[in-house]
Amino acid sequence: QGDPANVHFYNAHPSAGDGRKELLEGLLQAQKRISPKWFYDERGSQLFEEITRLPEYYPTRTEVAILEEHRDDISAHCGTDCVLIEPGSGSCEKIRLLLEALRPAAYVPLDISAEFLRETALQLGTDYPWLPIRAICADFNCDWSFLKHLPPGKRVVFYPGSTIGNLTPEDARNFLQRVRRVIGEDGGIVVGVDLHKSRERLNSAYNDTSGVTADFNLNLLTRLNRELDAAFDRNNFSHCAFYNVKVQRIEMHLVSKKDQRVRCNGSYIELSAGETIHTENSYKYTIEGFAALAGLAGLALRQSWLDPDRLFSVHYLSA
Ligand code: AVJ
Repeated sequence: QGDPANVHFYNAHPSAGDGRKELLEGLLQAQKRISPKWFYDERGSQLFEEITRLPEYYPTRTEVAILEEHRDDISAHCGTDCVLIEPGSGSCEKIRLLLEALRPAAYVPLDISAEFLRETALQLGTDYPWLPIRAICADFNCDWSFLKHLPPGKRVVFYPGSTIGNLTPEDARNFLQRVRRVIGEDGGIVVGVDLHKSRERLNSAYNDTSGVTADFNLNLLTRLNRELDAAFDRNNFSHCAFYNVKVQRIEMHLVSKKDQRVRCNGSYIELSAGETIHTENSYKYTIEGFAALAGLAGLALRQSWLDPDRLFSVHYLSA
């Protein structure tokens, strides 16, 4: 049968941008770095799904339990008939936890990967025939033309997974300021935030004993080889993840095991033994710290939901 009638697609023509330029710029810094968005090629996305099932990696299962436990209260804050916008919707899995309780007027998944967006939106539209879906291929962090496709109604942004932790506090504030402008005076945002906790617990969550996180991190080198016609050998690098208590963030790095020159984009990248490529930050917040950050963006915490061990938090914020 054809596409379900309740699903419509729009392409806001996100500036795919020149990945090469961005990747090379990062590798030419004094502290070499790569944006964590590059983790998620096909293999990287599979490895991340595996990470979410690891015993040491508590965030995903903890957030799912919070969303399931408090779905009615969360829905009450969002209000009936809201227009639910999810930037970086990915697999659209978590929204399924809320849909029956929330019964939104429309669901607006945003993703920069058109094919992934199409696949997940069609599946969701088939499973929820009553739900109008406006799937928009857009990059929320810069492209706003999607606004003209939004149906009327109270706007609520859904941003789970502590993905906000990948942003520096400054970028997180800028993101929340953009959200504030999109949702207006009467709208809201439901956001997942991983909480500051013991260094041991956090180090364990990013250094699992089965080595899946190490594979996830090292897989970036395979992606670099493809994107930059490079010859990074993963045997010459090791995974490193540690909680930087001073700035309350997990840092992930790839450590060069030796002095090496790597062919890359028609030239060479040099790394000395022990030098690292910084591949991810995952910031951890206290409730007060996150409230203060949101306050700078003109948003107030209206309600917070935590698990019994206070590992993770979900918040509803509004202007
Ligand atoms: C998907 C960005 C929330 O920061 O915990 C998991 C990604 N990195 N293990 C996180 C990740 C290493 C995850 N986020």
